[in-house]
Amino acid sequence: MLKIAIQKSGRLHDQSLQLLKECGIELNNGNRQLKATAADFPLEAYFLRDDDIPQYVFDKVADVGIVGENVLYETGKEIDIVNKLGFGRCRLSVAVPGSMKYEGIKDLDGLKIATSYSTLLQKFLDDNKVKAEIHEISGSVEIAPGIGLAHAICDLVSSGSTLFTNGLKEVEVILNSEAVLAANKNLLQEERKILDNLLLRINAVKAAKKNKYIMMNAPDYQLKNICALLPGMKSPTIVPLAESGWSSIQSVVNENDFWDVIEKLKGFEAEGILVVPIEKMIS
Ligand code: PRT
Ligand code: ZN
Repeated sequence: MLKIAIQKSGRLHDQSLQLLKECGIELNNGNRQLKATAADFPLEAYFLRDDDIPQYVFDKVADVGIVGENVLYETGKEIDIVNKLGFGRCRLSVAVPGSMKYEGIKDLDGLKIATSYSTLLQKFLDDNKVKAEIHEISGSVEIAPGIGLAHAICDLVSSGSTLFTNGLKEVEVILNSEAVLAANKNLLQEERKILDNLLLRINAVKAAKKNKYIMMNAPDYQLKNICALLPGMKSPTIVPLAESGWSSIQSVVNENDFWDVIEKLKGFEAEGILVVPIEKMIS
């Protein structure tokens, strides 16, 4: 059995459960219990506050946990990041009032900065040889300058709208963060095996999201050009069509190159291009 810590409620809760579901692991947390066991995988979930997850994994109350890098680094717990999960993306930034003249990091010297991330902020200030006073608060950091509690803040930002509505501007990014799967350093062999199996599934789900399956018809004299464009998982599949001189080509394309590839395929006379999502992709 592998014990996993998941945020009880909040921004990472739904996506953590969704990821496990896509891995074929259903956790029934219908009544918001503290604990749930998967029916079809040796996994037991504990639902906790995100701030507590690194400690629980460090103490091996849970073997692994899903948590933001921001929380993990702030707590400084020695646990291993085993997979970056690609959701819960945000950045930890310093922001100052929009009206303040800001030319560089030295402008933070002598200021009072409100934050819930005092460890990460202190390290950032030390690394940059800036002397500022840190005022630790646990919530609603963005209102601190408006009520005269601090000159600046250091908080998580995703869309930037909270800063905007509070008349603040982002001036320094301390950390880029996303949700990660982190593990205790001393897993037993059996736990390690279950984790490896879980990681295989997570990577298959992530790879599938990043790629599309593509099918098209093209004249045979263009096959060489088209194959050079479409590496596929090994190489493209080519099947002759009933009409001589034509083939059907099937391959996998990375989402980032997708539109670029389509444009070039059109240039190589590809027709009837079909693009379908991939559910799982195991290399
Ligand atoms: O109850 P519990 O302690 O478990 O939850 P929490 O309230 O401490 O955390 P929660 O659920 O708000 O966030 C969990 C994790 O989501 C964080 O630790 C980050 O890893 C990640 N995350 C991603 C964010 C954001 N984006 C985010 N935008 N966490 C918080 N915010 C807040 C930010 O603090 C600010 O108040 O959203 C506001 C800014 O958002 P924008 O879009 O206006 O820029
Ligand atoms: Zn929290």
